[in-house]
Amino acid sequence: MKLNRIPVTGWITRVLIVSLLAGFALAAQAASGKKIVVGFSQIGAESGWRTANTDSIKAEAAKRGVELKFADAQQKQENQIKALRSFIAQGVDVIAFSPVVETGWEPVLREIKRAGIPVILSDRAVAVTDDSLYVTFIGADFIEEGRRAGNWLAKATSGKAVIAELVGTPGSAPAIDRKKGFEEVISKHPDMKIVKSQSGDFTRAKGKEVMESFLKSPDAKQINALYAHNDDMALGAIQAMEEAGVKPGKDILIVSIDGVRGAFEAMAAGKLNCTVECNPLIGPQLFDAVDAILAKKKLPKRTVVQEGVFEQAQAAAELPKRKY
Ligand code: GYE
Repeated sequence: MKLNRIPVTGWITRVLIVSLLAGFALAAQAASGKKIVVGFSQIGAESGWRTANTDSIKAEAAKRGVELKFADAQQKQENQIKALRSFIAQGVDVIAFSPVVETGWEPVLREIKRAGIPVILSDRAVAVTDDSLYVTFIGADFIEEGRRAGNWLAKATSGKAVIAELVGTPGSAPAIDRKKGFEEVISKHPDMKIVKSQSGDFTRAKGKEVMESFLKSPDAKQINALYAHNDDMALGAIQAMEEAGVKPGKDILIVSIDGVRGAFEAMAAGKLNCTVECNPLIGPQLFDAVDAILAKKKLPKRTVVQEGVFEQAQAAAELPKRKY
């Protein structure tokens, strides 16, 4: 019988195609099992809030098996820009960062866009004219936090206060917005005025140093309220007041923002009067956004974190429940 060569070649071709397809399937499976790589540029470790934020992000990445390339910028924008460029070079899947200041990001964001890497803004916003430079911004409403601090103080002082203000990092979204929200409220009260205002860079040491200089000024005696843009600066200022023989929480009423454990302890001790919560535990929302982006789902441009306001009377009961 004559051998039919065509069907034999046909079989070989079929076997080849089938094994090729299997190969592709395996490759695809390997690809889907591949670790997601996220580059995260953190501002630094300037406050209790920041440490809690870093812990939340690292813990969530570990929990989900995401490979996190974490870079600490030590509060310098140039270090953040370097980190972002290195994430491009490493070809990470998603870049997330918490921008130390609002401006100066467009060039590097354009480089990231050209490389086709999606960007998530975590905690702080940027000022850009082209909002296609990032996918989504997850963070608190800092203007509202400033309003809450202002409203609390207006109520506590019946609209009469001579205020010293400890401002956050100059040019940062929380410093700009917390000032704006607070001033919006006190502008409605003719007997509330800010007589001193200086940056304490969101740190305890700087907060203490600036408060010391406020207390040394000739008009220091009239100050009866302190508004600190974060708890750490308020805690530093409390130390400065105690060293100067001024009773924090009594001679000078103090309202600050964040709601870190140290603030609750100071409230329980009667030294701080109010803290407006700013939630740093962004990790779960951040990695939900990473997953959504990689699954090509549409995300809102802005996700606001939910927060409360706490006074001295609530401090003791609230303390054991605090997660940061
Ligand atoms: O309030 C402060 C930190 O960006 C909301 O940064 C954050 C702020 C926070 O250093 O403590």
